[in-house]
Amino acid sequence: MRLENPFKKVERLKRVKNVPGENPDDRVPPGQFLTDRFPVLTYGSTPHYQDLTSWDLHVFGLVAEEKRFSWQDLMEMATNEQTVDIHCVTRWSKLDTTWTGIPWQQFIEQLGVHPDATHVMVHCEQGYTTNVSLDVLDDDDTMLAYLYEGKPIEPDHGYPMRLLVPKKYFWKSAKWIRGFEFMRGDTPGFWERHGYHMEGDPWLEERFGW
Ligand SMILES: Nc1nc2c(c(=O)[nH]1)N[C@H]1C(S)=C(S)[C@@H](COP(=O)(O)O)O[C@H]1N2
Ligand SMILES: [Mo]
Repeated sequence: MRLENPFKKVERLKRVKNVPGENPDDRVPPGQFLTDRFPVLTYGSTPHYQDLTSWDLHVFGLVAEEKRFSWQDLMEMATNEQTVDIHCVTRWSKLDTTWTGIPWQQFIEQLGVHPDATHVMVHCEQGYTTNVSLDVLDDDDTMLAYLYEGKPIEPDHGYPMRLLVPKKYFWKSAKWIRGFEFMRGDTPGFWERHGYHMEGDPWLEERFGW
């Protein structure tokens, strides 16, 4: 299967949230330290894909119509690029990471999300899940990312596609996404069942749920 060159469609909407200012310390949430590295945090092993012909993204639950988007379908959608800071609950933060992908707000426009839906369960390859509210996702920095620093995301970091929710701890930015389940009410995902916070706001240090 031939994939279109994604660079073509990139709208140059590059910008930096948490505006740098003079002092990078102001961009680092409490209890975090800065790293220039990009650590890999995965529960389990990294999935590897030979090609994406049988890959799809399943949208189900409280939507007008259950749908499976092929890789090609997604490559035809609008994209943007953004530069954001990321914060892992294990205390590393990394500034100015640049991602390209499909803006969440544009992605869900076509889904006919039922008005009763309040949360999404994100489903990944190998069973990882995480819960995020629609209010949190409904922001211009949330995206279905497939390029990191202009290149396909490395397998360890989520190839072919990951969710990016930069304003929450990074466990909510699910790697190797395969489905979005629209739900009425909140229910814990993988780490949330194992003690992580349901919300995970790094500025409020919402690390653990107890
Ligand atoms: N599918 C999946 N997504 C995942 C994880 C995982 O184990 N599986 N780990 C999460 C956690 S705890 C973190 S901190 C980030 C790490 O992303 P990175 O490995 O690209 O740094 O991915 C999140 N997304
Ligand atoms: Mo994490």
